[in-house]
Amino acid sequence: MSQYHIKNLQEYLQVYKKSIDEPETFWAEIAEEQFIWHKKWNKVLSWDFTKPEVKWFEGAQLNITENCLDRHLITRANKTAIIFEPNHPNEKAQHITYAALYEQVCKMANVLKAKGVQKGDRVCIYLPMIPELTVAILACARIGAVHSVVFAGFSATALATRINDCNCKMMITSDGSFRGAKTLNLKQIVDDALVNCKDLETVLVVKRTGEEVQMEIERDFWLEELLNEASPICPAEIMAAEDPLFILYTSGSTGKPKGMLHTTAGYMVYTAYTFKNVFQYEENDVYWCTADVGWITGHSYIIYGPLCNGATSVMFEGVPSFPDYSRFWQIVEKHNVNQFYTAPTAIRALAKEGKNYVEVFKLKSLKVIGTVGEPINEEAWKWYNEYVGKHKCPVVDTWFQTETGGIMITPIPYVTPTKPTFATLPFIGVQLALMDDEGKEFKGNQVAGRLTIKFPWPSMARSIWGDHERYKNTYFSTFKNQYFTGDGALRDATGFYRITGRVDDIIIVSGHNLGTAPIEDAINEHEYIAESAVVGFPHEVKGNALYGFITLKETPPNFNLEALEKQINTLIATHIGPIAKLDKIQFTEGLPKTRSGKIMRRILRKIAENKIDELGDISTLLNPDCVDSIIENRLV
Ligand code: 6R9
Repeated sequence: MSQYHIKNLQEYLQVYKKSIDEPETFWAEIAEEQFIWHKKWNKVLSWDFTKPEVKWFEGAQLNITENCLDRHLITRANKTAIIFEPNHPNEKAQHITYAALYEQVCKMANVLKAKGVQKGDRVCIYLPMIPELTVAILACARIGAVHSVVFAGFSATALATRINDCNCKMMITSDGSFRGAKTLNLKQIVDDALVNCKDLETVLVVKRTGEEVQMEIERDFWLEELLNEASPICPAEIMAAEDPLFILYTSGSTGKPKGMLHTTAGYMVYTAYTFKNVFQYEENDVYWCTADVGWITGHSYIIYGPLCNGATSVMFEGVPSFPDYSRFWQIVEKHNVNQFYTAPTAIRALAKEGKNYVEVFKLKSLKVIGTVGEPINEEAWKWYNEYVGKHKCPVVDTWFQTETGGIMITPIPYVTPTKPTFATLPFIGVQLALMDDEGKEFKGNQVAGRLTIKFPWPSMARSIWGDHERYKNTYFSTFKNQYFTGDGALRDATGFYRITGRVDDIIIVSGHNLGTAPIEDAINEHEYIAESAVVGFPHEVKGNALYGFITLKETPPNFNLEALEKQINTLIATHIGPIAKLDKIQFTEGLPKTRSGKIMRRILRKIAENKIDELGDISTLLNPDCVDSIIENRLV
């Protein structure tokens, strides 16, 4: 018997040991007992990190939607799968049962097929947090199409890059989206993007805001009309274990975004297993993850993980500040949420507004509260524990990445201990290491280094779409035979891990990963700008905010500082999205460079953090003189 649900510390230790000593037996047991397959595997795992190539459950055949939907129809047909909580509290929440979700998915799958989508085709999904987003994802998986969800806060340029990178054939979007008091016209953004996407054939449009949109004949269709005519029966396409399930883009420290490619069987097994244990989900619990489905957390822990477990998962369309800062807590009480999962940036933003918004709520239903996306500072952790958890809910600080697919380091609530700011222990099957810069592993405790993973786990990304070489270089070349996370971490005296942050040129702003290179590229498009360097600095709500050091080619005519700053942020918003706007802009005569001409971001980072006594040796710079004036004019 597999130990699918770990209930105490002894079990954790025993199961962890088994997962390391006999990984194949361990995962095969979980896979065999907890999922339905058309055909079992011939081999549980084959791997070679030098290629890199990783295959789990090779030879198996399945469809993930049968595991998320069909099998529940016997015992859970009338159980709520999704509770949809709309942006506006006056709009009624929807309770979508497993039976209803199944029917909607089959209908949408038939629409996709009727529009020519076939197994292996890529479908771009650019939707707000509405039920159709879940339905669209599962409809793709039903017919073996590869979904590529793009967060609906990205700009038209960013969207076009992602559509073209994986040659999407179809787009599923909506007329608009409600975000607090604002409405965004998503269809217009799609139209702007599609000017540069010649291969995309069809656009399906969900009606949500009711605003006027342009419909291009023979390309654009209202989804509702097609669904009304679609059959509710759609047999699932039989997929191989390693067939692609989805692509999800994440920022790279250089160049274009990386389309992380996830495959079917391993992803399913790992996300389901982690969901069950990290949230200690019990039948009839109501679980709510506030992330957007446009990020990996939403893919794995709003959709696939919960649905594989037959769970009830809340999907919230709005924002924590609308109509006021108590919205989250109102929703927790309204739907009796048992597990609540959010980001440190949201916690800090709510804490800043004061305890009055949360104190009045008893939040009695809560059993587990989680965070994800960035390091959580001690103050935020304690506030969360006190005002939301009321000191009775374990705080699970979960560390993972788009690349890892599922949670990798986390406490297991009521099983392993928690500790403020620590993600604590590796999850079952996860073999971590901390490395020094020379590639030597730090053994023992009370050490800090670069975080790597030494052994494959089922939900790891298998490649970067269209660029396997980049996958190898980014993740498998820094340390021999190991996956390099890009994060730094420390291990305390008891062996608990604390993630200290990125060690590359990726900055996490409000939980969103942003590469510095694409932001700088956007800035450098300005005709009067010669060069720029973007670094992060600590920000009390966003975790990090962006500081741009910029040199001009010449002073623009009728120079106006404010106008120029605005132009820079507009360029960033149109190329990437508003989330990447700079909080601080400093114009400088020059940027510190190495003799080979590389901008020394390390120095700029210290200046942005106002740690000017930690600059280190600057004498080897090509132009040490520029540093003094940058320091003098720094924005603090
Ligand atoms: C799930 C997700 C991945 C990066 C990751 C790390 C940071 C995520 C964290 C955390 C400290 C945590 N990160 N969870 N840092 N503590 N609990 O966010 O995926 O968007 O790909 O970001 O986020 O730096 O490398 P993704």
